[in-house]
Amino acid sequence: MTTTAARAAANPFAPGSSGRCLVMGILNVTPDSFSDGGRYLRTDLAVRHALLMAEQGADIVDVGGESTRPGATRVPVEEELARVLPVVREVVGAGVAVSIDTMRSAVAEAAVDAGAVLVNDVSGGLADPSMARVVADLGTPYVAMHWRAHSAEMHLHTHFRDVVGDVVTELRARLDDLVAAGIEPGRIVVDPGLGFAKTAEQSWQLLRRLDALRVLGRPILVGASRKSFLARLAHDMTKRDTATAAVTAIAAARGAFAVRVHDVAASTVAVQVAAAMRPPVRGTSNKDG
Ligand code: PMM
Repeated sequence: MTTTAARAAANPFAPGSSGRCLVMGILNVTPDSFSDGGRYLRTDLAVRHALLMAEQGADIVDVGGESTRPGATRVPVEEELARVLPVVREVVGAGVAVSIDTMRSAVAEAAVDAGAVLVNDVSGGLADPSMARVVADLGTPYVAMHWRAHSAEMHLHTHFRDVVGDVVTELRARLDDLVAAGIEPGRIVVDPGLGFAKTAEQSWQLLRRLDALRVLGRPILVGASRKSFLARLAHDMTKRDTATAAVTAIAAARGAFAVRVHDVAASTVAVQVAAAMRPPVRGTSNKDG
C-alpha cells in the first residue's frame, strides 16, 4: 500500500466513513486563542488534554498553533511549527487521530509527516497559494472553511448581499480551485466559517439554513464552539459549552458530517441524542426501548 493509501485507510475522519456526526476536539496550542489560549502551550498539558478528549469520545483531535480569534495577528511559521509538531507527534504516538488546523502548507506538510491525517484550513486555501497543491500531494482529507480575510481585518469584510447564498457561492469557487489543483472532490469537507467575517446574526442565519450548503454536495463541518455569536444566550464559557452542545444536537440531526468543539463530552452525548432521534431504519428494532 502506498503511504497515501495507508493514510487514507487509517483515517476515521475520511468523508463518508461513518453514519453519525463526528466529533472533532479542539486543541489550541497558542497563548491567545479566545477561550483556551495559554492553557495547552506546554506539550505535556496539551497531550494530556488530547487524550482526555479522545477518552470522552473525540473522533479526532484538531491541533492548532495559530490563533484566529478576531483581531489576532499572524505568528511566524517557525513558531507555529514549534508549537504544534511535538504535540502532533505525541498524540499520534498515543494512537489518537490528529488533524492539523493551519493556513500554511509548510505546517500542513510537516504535521502530516508527523502523523496527522487531516488538514483543516480556515482559509480554504486562500491564505497560502501552495496549500491546495500540497494537500493534493499529501492525499489527506481537507476541510475548506468559508473565509474572506485574516483575523486582524475580517471585521471589515462582513458585507453580504445574502449571507447564505454568498457563502455557498464563495465556497463553490473554493471547491473549483481546490479540485483544479488536484484535490479529489471526495476528500473535501466544507465549513460555513461561523464567526469568521460574519456578524452574530449572520452566523445564526448560516446555522438556521445549514441545509442550503448541501447543494455543494460535500460533507459539512460546523464550528460553533464557544463563539461570541452564542453570547447573547450564554455569556460565560460554561453556558457557552451548553449552548454549543445544543447546536451540535441540531446540526447532527440535520446531517452535519462533523462538529468542532471544546467540550467533547457534551457534544458526544448530543450526537448520540441526534442519532437516537432518527427514525429507525425499516427492519431494525430499538432493543434498548
Ligand atoms: N474556528 C476556529 C479555528 N478553526 N476550523 C474550522 N474548520 N471551523 C471553525 O469554525 C474554526 C476552525 C476558531 O475557534 P477556536 O479559537 O475556538 O479554535
